[in-house]
Amino acid sequence: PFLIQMVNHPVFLAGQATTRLIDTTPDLVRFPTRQDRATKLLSFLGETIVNGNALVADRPVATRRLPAPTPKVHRADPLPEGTKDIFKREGIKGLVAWIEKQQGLLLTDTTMRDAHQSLLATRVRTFDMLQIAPAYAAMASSLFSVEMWGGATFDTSMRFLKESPWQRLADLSQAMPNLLTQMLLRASNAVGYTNYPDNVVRLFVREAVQCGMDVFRVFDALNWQENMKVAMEAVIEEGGICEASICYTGDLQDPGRTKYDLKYYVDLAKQLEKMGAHLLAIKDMAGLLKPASAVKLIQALRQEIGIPIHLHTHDTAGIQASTILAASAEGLQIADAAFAPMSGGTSQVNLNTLVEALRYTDRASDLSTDHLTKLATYWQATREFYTPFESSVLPATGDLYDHEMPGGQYTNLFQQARALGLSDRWAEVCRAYADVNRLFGDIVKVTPTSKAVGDMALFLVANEMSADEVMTSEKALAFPASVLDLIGGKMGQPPGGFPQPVMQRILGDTPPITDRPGATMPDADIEKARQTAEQLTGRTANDRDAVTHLLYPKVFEDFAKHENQYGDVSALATPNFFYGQEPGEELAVDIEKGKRLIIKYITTGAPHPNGTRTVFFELNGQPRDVTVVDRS
Ligand code: 3PY
Ligand code: ZN
Repeated sequence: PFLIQMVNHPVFLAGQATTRLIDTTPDLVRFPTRQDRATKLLSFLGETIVNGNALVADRPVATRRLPAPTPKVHRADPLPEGTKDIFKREGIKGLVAWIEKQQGLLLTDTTMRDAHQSLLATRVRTFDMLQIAPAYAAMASSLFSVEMWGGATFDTSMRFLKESPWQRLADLSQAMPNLLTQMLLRASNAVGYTNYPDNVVRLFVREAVQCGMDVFRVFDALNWQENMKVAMEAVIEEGGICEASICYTGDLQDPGRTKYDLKYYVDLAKQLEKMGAHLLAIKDMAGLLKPASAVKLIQALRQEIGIPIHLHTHDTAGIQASTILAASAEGLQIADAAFAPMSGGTSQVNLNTLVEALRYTDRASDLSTDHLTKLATYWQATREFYTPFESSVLPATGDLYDHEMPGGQYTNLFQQARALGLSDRWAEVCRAYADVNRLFGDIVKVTPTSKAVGDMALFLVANEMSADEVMTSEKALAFPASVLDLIGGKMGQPPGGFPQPVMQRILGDTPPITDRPGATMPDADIEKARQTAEQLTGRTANDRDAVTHLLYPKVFEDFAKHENQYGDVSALATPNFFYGQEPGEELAVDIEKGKRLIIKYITTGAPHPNGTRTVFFELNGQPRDVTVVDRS
């Protein structure tokens, strides 16, 4: 309807329309009426009832339809003071001083980002986060922060869940006004898989701060601090909290592997501190940091740097709580953990039991057992909505310390291997992964470099080739695109560069980039991207749309199409989003504050000769129907 209004507009008919038409002709900015939005939602529900949601097709069915129980929160009560209040009142310096003063170990909850990225293919919807966010604000105000954005959540929210990552950030930040929000930023890769022009990275950070992001965990996938500068500077300039990461790999106690030793990490940390980092993250994405190594690392860092340290690890090995406890005993200030039902395995350590392990010690936190249990109960039930995305449990064996696969990749690569018919050869894939890492010169493996190593490992196993044979054979090989990007320098440089013969073999005559990719990439045309976004969405587009389009052009386009057709589907409860409605089922959908639709599904008619079916609803008590093509 909006597009039709625009085409019929007198200016448009007179042939004077430009893409700025909406800016200069304000009467065109008519937001879709409630009626349009209702019709679009009914179309989505009708489509899902008749044809199902492709996202869950051929997957196990969710074990729950009933809403997850949320703890009672008295919304009228004032919220307890949290870290965001301190940040707002006292600024970054004040916040850092406050962190330094804390006796207890501070904790970040990762349930809304890394935990579901690692356990449930990043499929947890905004709806389920928003249901529990007010309870976080009321009951978990002693958390240091809530990691709820960035990493893979940015593209998956649009690509699969058909919802806006920006709306998620704005809504959650508003629902937890006393708690710091936290995100994972892949430095020059932003929230994507390859380096972007500097102006795209800067614009992304600016928009994120304006949308409610507080703590930016910035990492480079090769630990190349040169490539972290732009992102770190942008965070600092925009007033965000800059938590710069050292990515941990290898084993700093292994005398046979000297590339990543204690000195390497301490030097890197010092450089990041010099570059203005407010906090230092130890990003142990594969869960390789052993307790004894953590003791050494924390002792050294506490001596050599003056900023608080935040430890992130994955519990793939099942023993990472001991690493956190060992680090805590050495004065670690902050650690990441996830609510019990979303913890363990490739996710983070169990927040609920970690808090209890520290109770009655000098590192005890102020978090309450009872409150944390209530929040865990919510996540227990909520996880049942996502049965379709559960992956088989894949406990780590000792070779974890050989292949060093990040938690987020471990189950994912297994699924990819299975799709290629290689599930019984998983141990071989793991071995190939380790061999590829050595072939590439022993690099840090985390998004996006981990993807390149994983793609290459699958490529080798599928082609019955060893890493050594890649170098000895003369056969022309079609290497995966991610491998060409990595070895071609598009993801940056590892310490000492890539081995020359490997570059020669993989790139052939194509010269690699050896300096910072952003240094030579031309700035992106933001205004042009904004105009394209405007055409794709059929509404006024802003810098947020422009940067989203620049990061993910195709994903943006498909999402815009979905929105044009079905409107904002994020307000539907998860069972209805995945499975539509049962006959007679009534739903209340809050399409915005104070605007509630009551949708009752009545029945679906027999197929018409043209292959469509009519789906009958009641909308706020009035009969309504939609026509859907039956694709079965
Ligand atoms: C990401 O980049 O998404 C990660 O979680 C890396 O650990
Ligand atoms: Zn992680």
